[in-house]
Amino acid sequence: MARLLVTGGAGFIGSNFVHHVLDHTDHDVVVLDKLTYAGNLASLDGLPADRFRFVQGDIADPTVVDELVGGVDAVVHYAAESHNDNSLHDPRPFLDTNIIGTYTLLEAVRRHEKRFHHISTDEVYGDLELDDPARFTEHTPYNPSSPYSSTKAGSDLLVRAWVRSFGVQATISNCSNNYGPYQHVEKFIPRQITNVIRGIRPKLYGAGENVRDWIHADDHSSAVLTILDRGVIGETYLIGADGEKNNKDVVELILTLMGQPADAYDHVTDRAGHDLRYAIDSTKLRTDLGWAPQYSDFEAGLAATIDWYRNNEAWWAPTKDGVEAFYASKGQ
Ligand code: NAD
Ligand code: TDX
Repeated sequence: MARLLVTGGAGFIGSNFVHHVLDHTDHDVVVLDKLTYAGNLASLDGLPADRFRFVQGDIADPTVVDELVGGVDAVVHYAAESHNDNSLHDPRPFLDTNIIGTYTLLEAVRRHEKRFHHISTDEVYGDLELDDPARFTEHTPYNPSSPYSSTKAGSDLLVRAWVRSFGVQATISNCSNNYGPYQHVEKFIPRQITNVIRGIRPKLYGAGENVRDWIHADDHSSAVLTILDRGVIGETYLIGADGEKNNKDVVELILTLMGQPADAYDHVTDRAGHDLRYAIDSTKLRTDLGWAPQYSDFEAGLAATIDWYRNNEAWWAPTKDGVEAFYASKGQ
């Protein structure tokens, strides 16, 4: 049994991880989350009070971070500003949280000699051509495109430096696009599902040919637990489930699964600097650590996610109008 500090545990992937840990292990969990617009305490409803505690605070605040890190065995670091479109509009919070926040955590785990796992993204590698058979590996050079991905790349490099220079016991994982319950409606899949529920036509950036490599958030959680258990200190592991799809196909599948004509969507202004294609080769994680994803059927996982949004309108409704007003102001 271990005590885990999970930063960003009220966000999409962090809350999925907290549920996964409490369901599948005997670890205790403390969540540190600032509750920005992206955090939602309702995502942590119903967790056992004897194994779970929530603290509202900023990962860039050294006082709160130092006290919490001192009381746990390991830190799993999910907290971030996570949305590319927001980073194009206002990059500053991305620097504060993703760079200074990660630095603050690294100094605390260094002082207290605690295990650290850093959650990152495949976007640090930039993008691939649509017709390129290659996928990202742990050896692909860093080449981030957006303010978001460049701050994630910066945070990864800080972790590597703290391992090498100070002997911090850290691992890093870079995962592809996640889907599942508790994802904010600003993101692609929940935006389109909730649009259809509200009678709004889905919005596809540009021609919709951009490819993302989808993985269910629960598979991301099992991979992170595997790395915490058996990962080699100082190593990076790519997490992916062979789920490449272009955005047009995903929108059409959402519409079909929701009983609408497959072409009932609009093309809108493309994202500036829009990465063409992400694709993960997760051979290292599968071969060295024996991990395998459980959600191999994207259509079934998507159908379950649609049901979740249909059944949990109270969770997303308060944020929907504001998100759509923001996108409308950008022609998206
Ligand atoms: P999210 O935006 O849904 O959640 C982020 C959480 O962090 C929120 O609860 C927010 O309140 C909290 N937070 C933000 N700033 C904070 C601060 N300064 N101090 C404390 N808490 C703060 O993000 P997500 O999609 O769940 O992503 C989680 C992590 O996974 C991020 O590090 C992201 O880069 C990474 N990641 C995401 C994806 C994806 O598909 N969403 C894929 C790969 C990697
Ligand atoms: O309305 C939309 N229409 C659309 O076509 C939105 C919101 C997005 N898109 C496109 C842009 C992308 O090609 O869909 C794709 C997915 O967009 P996002 O959900 O914004 O995700 P992405 O930019 O790919 O980044 C996600 O995966 C990697 C996460 O948000 C990041 O945190 C993670 O690092």
